[in-house]
This record gives sequence, C-alpha cells and structure tokens, in this order.
Amino acid sequence: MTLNVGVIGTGMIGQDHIRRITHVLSGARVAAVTDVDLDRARTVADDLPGAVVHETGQALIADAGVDAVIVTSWGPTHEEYVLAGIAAGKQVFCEKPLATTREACERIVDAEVAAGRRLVMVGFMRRYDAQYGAMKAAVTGGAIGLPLLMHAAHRNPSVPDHYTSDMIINDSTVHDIDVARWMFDDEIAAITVLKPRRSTKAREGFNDPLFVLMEMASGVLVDVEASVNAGFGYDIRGEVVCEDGTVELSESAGAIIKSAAQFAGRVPQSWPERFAPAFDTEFRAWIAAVTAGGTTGPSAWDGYAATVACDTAAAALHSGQREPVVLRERPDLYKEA
Ligand code: NAD
Ligand code: ISE
Repeated sequence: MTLNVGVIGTGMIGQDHIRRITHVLSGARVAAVTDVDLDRARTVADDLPGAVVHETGQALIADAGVDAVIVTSWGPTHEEYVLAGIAAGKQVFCEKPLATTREACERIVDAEVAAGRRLVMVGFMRRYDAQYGAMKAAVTGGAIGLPLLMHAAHRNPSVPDHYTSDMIINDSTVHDIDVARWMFDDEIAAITVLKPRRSTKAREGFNDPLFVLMEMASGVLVDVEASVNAGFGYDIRGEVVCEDGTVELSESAGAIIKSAAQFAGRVPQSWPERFAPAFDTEFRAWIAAVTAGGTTGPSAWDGYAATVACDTAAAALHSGQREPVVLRERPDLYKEA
C-alpha cells in the first residue's frame, strides 16, 4: 500500500521532506501540497506527478485523496492545521514546534485525548539520530552507572538578521530540551539561563551565546551552550556523565584524516547535513506506523512539554532567575505502556 500524504508549507524543510518521501524513501507519495505562497506550492508540485495543489491547508486536509498530513508551515500556523487534522481523523506529522504557545499545545493535547488515540507526531528528529540513539542505549543500559550530568552544545554557523535571543531558545535549544526529556525519560523541573560574554559577531542587544541550565526532576543537570554565530560550522555536542563512565557523541560521522602530525575531519555546515540520516529514519518510522494504522515517536505531550520548557527558559533569560517548569497532569494517552 502507498500512503498518500499532503504537505502544508512548501518552504525549506517542506521541500526537503517532499524530496526524501519522493526520492529516498518508499511506501509514501506526495499527493497534495499547499502553501500560503501558492506560486511556491505550484512550482514544487510541478516536479510531483499527479500531485494536487490546494488553495488552503484546510482544503488539503479535507481531500479524500490525502491519507495523512505533514505540517511544515511557519510555527504559529501549526495549531490550526494540527487541530484540523485531528478533527478529520487523519494522522499528522508536525515539524517542531507543535505550537508556539502553551495554550495552543494544550488545545491540541485536549483534542487528541478527546479523539481517544494518538494522531500526532512531532518532528524532534534527534531521537532518530544514530549517535543520540547509541548514547541513550549506553545511558539506559546501565553499564556506566547512574546518569548525573549532561553537557551539550548547539552551535549554528550563522542566523538571519531577524533572529532574536528568544529564538536561540525556542527555535534552536528546543531540540536540546527534547533530547534531555527523552534521554533521561524525565521532565524538566526548573531552568536557569545565563548570558556569557557576548560574541562580537552578535548585533547589539542580541545575547549570543546563551548558557541554558536544566534541572531534571531526578536531579540530573543538563547544561547547553547555545550559540548561533559559531562561523566554523554546525556543531552539535553532547556528553552524559554517569557514575562509572561517560558517553559522548562522536566527533565526526565521516573519516578522520591523520597526516603531517595533524588530524582533521569535516565539521557539518548545516542542520540538513548533520541530521539528514535522522530525518530519513524519522520519516521511515512515521510512514510505517501510519500505514499500520497508528503513529509513533515524539507525541503531542512531548511537543507541549517542549513548548512550556521554551517559555520557561525565555522567562528565565529575561528575569535572570531560576524558573520552575510547570506542566499540567499528563493524560493517560501519553503514559508509556
Ligand atoms: P520556511 O520559511 O522556509 O517555510 C515555511 C513555509 O510556510 C513558507 O513557504 C511559507 O510561505 C509557508 N506558510 C506560512 N504561513 C502559512 C500558512 N498559514 N499556510 C500554509 N503555508 C504557510 O521555514 P522552514 O525553515 O521550512 O521551517 C518550517 C517549520 O519547520 C518551522 O516550524 C521550523 O521550526 C521547522 N524546522 C524544523 C527543523 C528541524 O531541524 N526539525 C529545521 C528547520 C525548520
Ligand atoms: C532550525 O530551525 C532547526 O530546527 C535546527 O535543527 C536547529 O539546529 C537550528 O538552530 C534551527 O534554526
């Protein structure tokens, strides 16, 4: 069976997901697309045999020829499309963030709980990265003892001029927040954000880098250096310190060359380069789960918890204080079996 998917938002990542579904993976085809910029949607559809262009996301979701929906539009539009997908009883893959406010995420969680089954997967693709997977296996395997700390860095080479300090948190660090919750199977209890010396590459008033300190409910501490003007590349670091050992993300997915008393390897230059295999694995898992009649991976609860943590981190950035993360009670639908 081929799964017919509709894609809402044919910008950068929408086009990349369309490419992987069309040319890399099997089991699904892009049957419909839409974008508020209809010319862009039409241009993308030109390369997709048989794909319909809809004038709105709502029309795409209502299309009987669309079995499942991928939401890759601008973050503030996600809520509307995810809710419409749930109302139509269709499986939805939503790129991060699930929604941009706590209240919007709660409306999605409430709608899914009322539907009585999971219909939403959120695009936290690091959970599908081979290195993070190996790290989690080492942490949960027990051979290196109880986890105590995690050190992480999320370095972007550069960002557009409109980027703000809050976006370092809710656009970038949101992935580290999800990794922390997933790695330790725990919620974040409190967040403090410190402002190191400002990079001279950051414009006036823009705090870059940030140092985000998360306290997990278990007491594990997770620190993240989040920076967006690293220049040299897209550098994702992570090390979990346990009682009897440590586990660290590899230096490079490629070869390390030793020559003339030096060693060198490639630093990825972008998130699509660093995480391409993870995105492929993520979509392979989603297509298989939806074809089998369900979903998988990061849930609407995970999307909600990440958005609340981002709001809390932004509050901590502005208050300079340690801020508690306050979540509502987790519905049974999201309790692990
Ligand atoms: P983009 O600006 O390149 O594309 C967004 C598209 O959405 C544009 O084509 C825009 O016209 C369209 N759009 C805006 N409002 C719309 C509406 N109401 N209805 C339909 N289409 C609408 O942005 P992007 O970089 O592709 O990011 C899209 C989403 O993917 C964001 O939520 C972003 O956070 C997420 N993202 C995730 C990752 C990741 O690593 N998982 C990486 C990049 C982006
Ligand atoms: C981008 O939107 C992503 O989600 C990337 O994974 C992240 O590393 C980058 O900082 C964001 O801008």
